[in-house]
Amino acid sequence: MKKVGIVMGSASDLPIVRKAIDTLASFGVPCEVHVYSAHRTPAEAADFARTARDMGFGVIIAAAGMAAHLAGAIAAQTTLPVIGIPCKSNNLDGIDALLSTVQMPSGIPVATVAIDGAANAALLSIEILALSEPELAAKLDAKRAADAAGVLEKDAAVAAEFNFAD
Ligand code: RP5
Repeated sequence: MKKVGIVMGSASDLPIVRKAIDTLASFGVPCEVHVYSAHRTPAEAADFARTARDMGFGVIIAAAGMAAHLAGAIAAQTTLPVIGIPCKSNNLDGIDALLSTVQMPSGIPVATVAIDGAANAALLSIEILALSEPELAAKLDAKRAADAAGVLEKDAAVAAEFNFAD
């Protein structure tokens, strides 16, 4: 199975990124995690992206906050799918990172998830790998079904508490 590469701009992003790592682990998807910054270590970030396909990666997740150029900088060096996680920071609540990540020029796509949306970044990467891994597709279907059952259980509890027949 192809690996998912996870790159974060700073170790301070790890509390957010951990949800992606945990989600991939729960599906048995191998991943490799790095701290490479588009600004502080641009050569390492570019090298990683340039060699990723040959190193067995199928998708790259890039998480960064503030002037979040990491996902775009990585996408510029590879035609693997790149998923950007805009990370929330103190001053602008993650809007800065969201806009920096999502507003890519035509020709260099980044699939951007919600601010701090690390679990969805992992799920999207699993959906991409599942195109050629039927057992991953089955696990995704099972998770959807379990999630739906959980919501319906809550619906039943709320209905029992508030919905009375006349
Ligand atoms: C970004 O700047 C990083 O991705 C991080 O979200 C933010 C702050 O980085 P540190 O100053 O905590 O290293 O590049």
